[in-house]
This record gives sequence, C-alpha cells and structure tokens, in this order.
Amino acid sequence: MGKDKKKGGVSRRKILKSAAVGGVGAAVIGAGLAATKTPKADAASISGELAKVMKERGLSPDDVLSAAKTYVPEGVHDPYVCLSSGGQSGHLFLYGVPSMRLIKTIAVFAPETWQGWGYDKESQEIMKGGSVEGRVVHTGDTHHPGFSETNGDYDGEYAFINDKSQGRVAVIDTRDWQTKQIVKNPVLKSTHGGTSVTENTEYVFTACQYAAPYDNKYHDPMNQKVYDTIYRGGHTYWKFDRKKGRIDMENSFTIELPPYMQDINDCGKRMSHEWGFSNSFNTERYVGGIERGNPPFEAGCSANDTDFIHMTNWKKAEEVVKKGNYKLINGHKVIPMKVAIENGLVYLIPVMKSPHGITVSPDGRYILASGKLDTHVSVYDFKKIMHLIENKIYDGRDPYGIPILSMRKTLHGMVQTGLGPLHNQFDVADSHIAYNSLFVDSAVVKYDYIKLKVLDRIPIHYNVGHLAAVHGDTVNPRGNYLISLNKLAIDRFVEIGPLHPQNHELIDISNPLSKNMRMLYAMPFPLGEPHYAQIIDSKIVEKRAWKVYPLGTDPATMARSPYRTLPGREKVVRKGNHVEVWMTAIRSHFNPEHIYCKVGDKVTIHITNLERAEDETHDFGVYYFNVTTSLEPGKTATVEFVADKEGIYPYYCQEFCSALHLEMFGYIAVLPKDAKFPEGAFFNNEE
Ligand code: CUK
Ligand code: CUA
Repeated sequence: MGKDKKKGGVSRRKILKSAAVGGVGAAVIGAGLAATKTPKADAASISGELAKVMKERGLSPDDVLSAAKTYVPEGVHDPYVCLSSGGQSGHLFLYGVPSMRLIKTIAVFAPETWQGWGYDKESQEIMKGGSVEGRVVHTGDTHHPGFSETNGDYDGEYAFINDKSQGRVAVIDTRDWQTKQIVKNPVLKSTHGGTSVTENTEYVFTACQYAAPYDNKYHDPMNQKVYDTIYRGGHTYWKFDRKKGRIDMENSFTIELPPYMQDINDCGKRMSHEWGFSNSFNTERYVGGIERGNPPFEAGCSANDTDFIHMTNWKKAEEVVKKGNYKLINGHKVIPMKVAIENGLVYLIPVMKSPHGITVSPDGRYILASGKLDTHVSVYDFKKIMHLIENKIYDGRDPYGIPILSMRKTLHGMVQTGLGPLHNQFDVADSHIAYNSLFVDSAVVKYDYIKLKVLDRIPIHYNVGHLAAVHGDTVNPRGNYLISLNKLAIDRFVEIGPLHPQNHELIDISNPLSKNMRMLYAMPFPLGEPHYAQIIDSKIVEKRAWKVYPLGTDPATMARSPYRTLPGREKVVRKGNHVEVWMTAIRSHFNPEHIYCKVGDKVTIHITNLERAEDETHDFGVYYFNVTTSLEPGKTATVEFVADKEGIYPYYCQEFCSALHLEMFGYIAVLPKDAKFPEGAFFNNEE
C-alpha cells in the first residue's frame, strides 16, 4: 500500500496555544474533548463517556486533568520542542512538549543507518572532520545542547552539542536539523561543560573535564609533580561564524587553566556578558592510586570543603589573542595561564564542596552554583564580584597564581534546597523563581533566588540530573513547562530486563505564583542517557525549516551538489578501475537499475532524489557493501565502496514510497577481472 500524504491531516495543522491549560475542572475538560475530538457529539454525552472511561481505567480527576494538559490532538503541533542530549548514543533527540512525542533522532557523533549518517560519503566527511588524533571515532557522549542565541534568547538557527568523551563539538543547522560540522578540541581530551553560547553566539563555550597533558604524549598520571606541572584544564571559546554557519577553528582559542576538573559551564548575560563561568572539582589535584592502597578518586577528589568557580573573560581574551599573545599548541591558540592572569582574564571563587551545575540568571546578575555534596544553592552576585575585581581585592592566589575572590564577599546568599542539588533553570524573567534538581533526594525544588526562600517541592522518579524549562536558561524564560531529566526509572515502566530507560517527567509550572508544581507525564527515554536539554518555541524553528531541498542539494553544504543529476542526464562511466554513477531516484525507480563493474573497482554512486513532493523520501539499501543513504526530496548523496568480490548485489529503496515501492530496485553486478562487460553497461548522456 502506498502512503498518500495528501489526504487528511492538513486542516488540523495548527500549533497549540503556548500557554498550558490552567485550572480547569474535569467537567470543563469533558467539554474541551467534545470540542476537539468529536465536534458533533454534545458535551453531556461525552461527560458520561468520560466518567465511564475514568472508572474503567481507574483514572482520578487529577489524572484526567494531567491528560488534558498534555494531550495534543492528532494533526496538531506541539507549542514547544525539546532538544535533548542523548548521552552515549552520540545523538541528539527532538520531541514535542507537552505531548512528549519523539520527532527526530539527530545523528551526530555516531552512525545512524536510517539517515545514512556515517554510511554515505557526505556524512563520512563531516565525521572525519572530528577525527581524534587522526582516528575517526564513532562513539560519542552528548551532554549539553545549546541553541544559537540572538540578544540572549534562542534564535533557533543553529544548535551545538558537546561530546564529553572525545572533547568535540558539533554544529547542527535547523533548516534540516542535520549535523553540519564536527570539530575536535586540539588540546583538551574531554570537554564536559557546554556547549553554552554567548549572547549573540559570538562564541560557543566549553570547559574541560578530565585534565590531561596538552601534548598527546605520555606523562605519568600518578606523579604529583608531573600532574601539577604538565596536566592542564581549560576554557575553550569556539568562534562561531554565523554567516557560514560553522565554527571557525582559526579564531577559536583556549585559556589554559590548572588541572582542576572544570565541569559544567555557562555564559554570562547582559552585565556579565563578557564572562564565562564554570564549576570544578578536584582542586585537590589528587592523583589517586587505588592500586597502591590509596583512596579512590571519588574520595581524594572531594576532600576539600570548597572547590572553585572559574570565571574567564572572552572579550578581553579576544584582544589578547589579536595582539598575538598566545601559544600555538597542536595548531590551536592557547592563552598561557600566566598571560591570562596578567591580563585579568581569569579569577577563582570558592564554592561549596564538589559542585556541579552553574547557571547565570536571566538578567545576568546572579550566578547559581549547586554542590553535589552540599545541600545549598549558592547565589553569587556579579556586581559584588566585579567590585572585588575592579578594586583588586583578592583573598590570595591559588598555587598557579590565579587571584581568588572571597566567597563571603561575592555571595548574595545561599538557599538550602535539599540533598544532592545539581542543576538550575529559571521561570519567567523578573519572577526570580528558579528550579533546582536534587539528585539524592529525587525531587525538584522551586525557590526564590533573591529572597533565598524555598517555595515548593515535588518528588520525581528518580534521581534527577538536569532540568529544562521553556527558554529556561535565556534572558527571557517562558515558564509553563519543566522537564525533569531523571537518571533512574525503576518500577515506572513495563519491566524489560536490567537495562532501564531514563525517565523524562513533565511538570506543569504554568502558574509561577502558585505553590503547586504539578506532575503531568512520564516518558521513558530509551536512547542513551540524556543530560541537558533545551526547550524552544516551535514557531521559531518551524519558520526556518525547509520543506524539501532545492533540487540537487548536498546537505553538508546546503548548496547545489556538483553531482546533482537531472532527469535524462544519468550516466555510468568507467575510467581505469573507477566506476562512477550519476543516478536519479523518483517514484518508483532508480536510473540506472543495473551497474556493472569488475572485482577491485572503486564504485562511486551519486544519487539525486528528483521528487518535489514533501516527505517523498527514497533511500538506497544495498547488500554487502555496508553503505546506505537517505534521499529526502531534492537531496543528492553519494555512496562509495570497493567492489572487492565477484557477485550480484541487489539494491533497493527502503522507504515505502509508493504502491510500486517494492519494484524500486536494481543490481550491482561485479564481474570477474577477466570477464567482458555486456553491451550498454556504460552510458553517457553528456551533451
Ligand atoms: S552533567 Cu549529567 S546530570 Cu554532563 Cu550537565 Cu549534570
Ligand atoms: Cu522509493 Cu521506496
């Protein structure tokens, strides 16, 4: 059966109103359902039916209210989309809010066969761009997605994502939500913090995690002196070229930092615009040695009562780099610590024991840090910080000479939220309301970060990491929904063995003045462990999304592919032992349908999907050669392999594109070296 996309659905294509439904009783919901689901039925009869369903399914009025607040009718778009990291899957995921319907896997650091990611030449080249010391590494650990921003709010044009495991950053273009670039940090092995962006996406900021030598050589990790002098962390500022939509490696730089494990980071806003902040742990510089009877890292790295917030000034750093005051290490500009100190680029502020999250308030004045082993969120006041910096009032220096600012003199105050506070998000600007995740307590706390008062608390299931609110880390948070990205999901979903999904719980925060956060929905997330996520207004991204590609587009460049093939221009050419094919695909055939080559030939197939109709995707599945691609309407993609074995290799379209989809196939015929090609094996329609 074919899929006729033209029929139905269109009339309901609207975006739900952004505001969450607030304060409706079950009876009103009955009427609402009547209005959207079955327009001809009257409200009274639906209410009767609703009561019956509630009874049969054991639903309370509360459950029904939650359902009404999350239900998005068939054919209606969600008002928001959530861009979630996908942890060890190496991907990103996009789902609608409040329906929690999964919309897309965005393949980034790891191969993904549906989209041909890592299996066609164009994506293989992008992956190669992120090579790790010369090796193409196909694993990734995505943590903190960040939308590009204009004036401190998401503009939704690009998204960035870090790979903690390999110290990489990727750029995604939201015209087609595809990865366009992967870059490897030339000096840092793992970058955990970030990606967070500066107010106008001048830079994408990532902080180091595990300190290591910059030089990729051996230096004994258990020798304290070696560790102290050669191991290094850093803050990397990746220059983003908005016009090209790519990171500009040439104008990116790293500020050298001590071998403390810099952790989560955030960019300043407004008054703190020029600064980047990160937390850190292991300011002890503990080198471990569990093998020799020493305490493990977990103990040695959390011995001190305080660690450091690191703050670096990218604006001044930019000038220092312009003056040539940097070292080139592995071809990358590094501002040595000494230069950074002399130029006032770096300061440390003590923060409670083994901190984790750090988030800058919408107005840029307050920096919220929470300590995993502390029960508080520490709220630092940027004005107090700047007062100390401007007057050079230091509490001493760390062993590397970096000025330390007094914790007492920079704190606005602390608010006790509970056990294991990790991350923060903000409610509508000027409300001064933030939400704090409590990993150990398995709860989310709503609090006023100016009055330092806890307002509300809700249990979650279980062990929450990050939180995401609508535009919740921008200058203009929108409130309404909060997602709790939980690590454990014990007992929440159908039992399926030892590997559990994570659990994303949707919480209603539509009334910032009310005390009642309200649990709405739980979504199992079975695709790697998400860390951070950002929720963006759907209207912003829908405006930008392309419906189809202009005919012959290479998504890697978003420009016309040199291999674009128009109907009638298909050809198969053999030069030496290279067979090159210019192929087209349209319902429901490939042209050519037969490709001849000989054992040992390199085979390159450029395929253009000639379709102009939306969602008429074809693709190219082929036996044995371990290549594939997705062919969205208008796209040109290339697969390449060596025909190393004699035989017949069927290929076909794997998308059910029409009634005659099964007939959309062909053969690659690999002849023995000494065999003769049949008549018409090669053709060339060139003018
Ligand atoms: S980290 Cu995972 S819960 Cu990478 Cu932002 Cu805190
Ligand atoms: Cu094209 Cu199936």
